[in-house]
Amino acid sequence: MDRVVRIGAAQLGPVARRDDRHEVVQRMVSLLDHAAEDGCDLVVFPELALTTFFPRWAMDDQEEIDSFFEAEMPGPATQALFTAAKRHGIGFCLGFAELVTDSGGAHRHYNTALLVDAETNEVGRYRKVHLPGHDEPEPWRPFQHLEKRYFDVGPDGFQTWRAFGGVVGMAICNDRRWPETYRVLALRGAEVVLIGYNTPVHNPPAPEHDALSDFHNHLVMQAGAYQNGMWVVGVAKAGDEEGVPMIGGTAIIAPSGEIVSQASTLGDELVVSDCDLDACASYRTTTFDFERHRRPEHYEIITTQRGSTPPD
Ligand code: CDT
Repeated sequence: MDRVVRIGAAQLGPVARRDDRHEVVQRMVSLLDHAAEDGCDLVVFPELALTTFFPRWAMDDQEEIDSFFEAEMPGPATQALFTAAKRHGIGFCLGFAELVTDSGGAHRHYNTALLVDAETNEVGRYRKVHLPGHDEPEPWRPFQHLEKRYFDVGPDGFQTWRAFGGVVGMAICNDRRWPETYRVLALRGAEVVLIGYNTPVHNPPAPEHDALSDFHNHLVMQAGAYQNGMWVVGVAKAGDEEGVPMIGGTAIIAPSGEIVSQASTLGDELVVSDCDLDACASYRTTTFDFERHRRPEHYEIITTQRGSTPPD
């Protein structure tokens, strides 16, 4: 049976702080409409797609912070996206800031990706594990990266789900830089990993990396795809957002590690590829046949130790 999934990587251009959620959702609906014309089965949107990348600002007022979060999904502003997707029969993956209130009334804040099927039934939710940046404002920076301040670490780790005829995993932005992300997902059978991101060109603690930001973006996703024999779909929120230039480079990457389609702009743009999930087997039954070749008895340090400890 054919296991080709036509995936649309729906890059978004910048979202300003003043932009209304309804306007942003209309841009996303327009990308969904294009995806429907192109026959897509699944559309992937970026990390924190509904708002500007708010961790660039230091805020103390919890009400102001919570104004960037969604307490329900779908909610009043996002319902239009669900309605359009259901009408087209297209599943989607959406990055958003999620506010969860537990039964005791306590609040949790997650950087979340939601996956829904062609009927807009929820397949799964991934809550970001690797939160980059810092938790206290650092005034020397031209802009902040306060993900550690505004979000809780996702408690559920890296899960996979059966959907779209295959096994799907999700990761978010900084997760893509860590090989553990892809390997855990691959060990859970992932054949395609969906990754939204917001990446400033300028990295204030290491400006010497700035010229390599596009290279590093593709390097990590291509390596993750090849070393685990799976598809990787990386989707940017790109362009100049509130004076902060963000990389684009939205790409669909095959299990060979090759980029098969790539965005050419820093604005709203749909990138489409037919992703044959059976192409994973060529890698997963040979070079990366995990069962035959992995040596987990020599990897224990990866799960027991965080920092690096060179010999004396
Ligand atoms: N959103 C996100 O995770 N962005 C980071 C920026 C660099 S870390 C300060 C990334 O890894 O792309």
